[in-house]
Amino acid sequence: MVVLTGAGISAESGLPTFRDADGLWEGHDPMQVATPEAYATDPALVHRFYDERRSALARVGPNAAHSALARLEEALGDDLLVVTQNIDDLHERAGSRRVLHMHGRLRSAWCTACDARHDWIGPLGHHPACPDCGTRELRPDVVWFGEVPHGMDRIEEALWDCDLFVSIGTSGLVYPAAAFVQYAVARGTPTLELNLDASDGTSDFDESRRGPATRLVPAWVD
Ligand code: BV8
Repeated sequence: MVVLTGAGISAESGLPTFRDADGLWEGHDPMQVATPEAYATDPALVHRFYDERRSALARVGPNAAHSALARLEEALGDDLLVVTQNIDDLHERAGSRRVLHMHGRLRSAWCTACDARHDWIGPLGHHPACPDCGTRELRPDVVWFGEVPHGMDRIEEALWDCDLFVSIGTSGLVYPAAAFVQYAVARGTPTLELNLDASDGTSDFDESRRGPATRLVPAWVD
């Protein structure tokens, strides 16, 4: 089983989604800030954008939807893969262990000089040195627009093999994640969407249920 999650699963934890905040995160347009060009032009602005989201993340916790997926993993083990577009760590803090962050992780820093990745809690904005090579080339370990998502081979393999594809809390606007349902449909795999509103891909799903994730996901899992 492959479960794809988006910002909507973390909304009830208190993290604003891209859509609900009228396309703004912490007052920034992600399309203008979550890009390599923005980082090259104004690294301090981009660091501030992620520092603010990292400190917001430290103030919230996982919700009943994250916990339900952790229970599902207890039951299914390796037969479940959670692919998340989210860069928060709420799935892991709810107990999920098999989580693939296709867009990276907010609490990880990536050294572009030595390619090392380090867990990071504090602000990166003050340009700390890389613990491995000492250079000041640490950037947020997130996949920006125009960059290649992580784990695509593993995701495609899981989509090829799965018996059920479930999408939770995503607007279906960002690719390649938004195309996963079409891939599953092409394989003849049953598809289910759990979302507050209709998404851009709703018509592709065999079944689409409307409501908040903290109600829909436990009801579906249990
Ligand atoms: C790539 C990390 C090549 C950073 C993010 C033209 C056409 C098609 C594609 C493109 C195009 N032009 C450019 C592209 C490609 C581009 C793209 O898709 N652009 C879009 C805008 C058109 N994609 C890329 O650049 C990707 N890379 O394509 O490389 C490639 C492709 C394949 C293989 C190899 C190489 C990289 C994209 C990654 C960008 N990084 N995040 C950061 O977080 O700062 S994207 C970011 O925005 C999120 O990660 C997430 O993916 C996206 C927001 O989407 P959602 O998670 O869905 O959140 P949203 O707010 O939109 O929706 C929330 C949903 O939840 C709503 O539906 C709402 O109803 C629901 N909801 C709300 N509350 C609740 C709820 N549901 C349940 N309960 C609730 N309580």
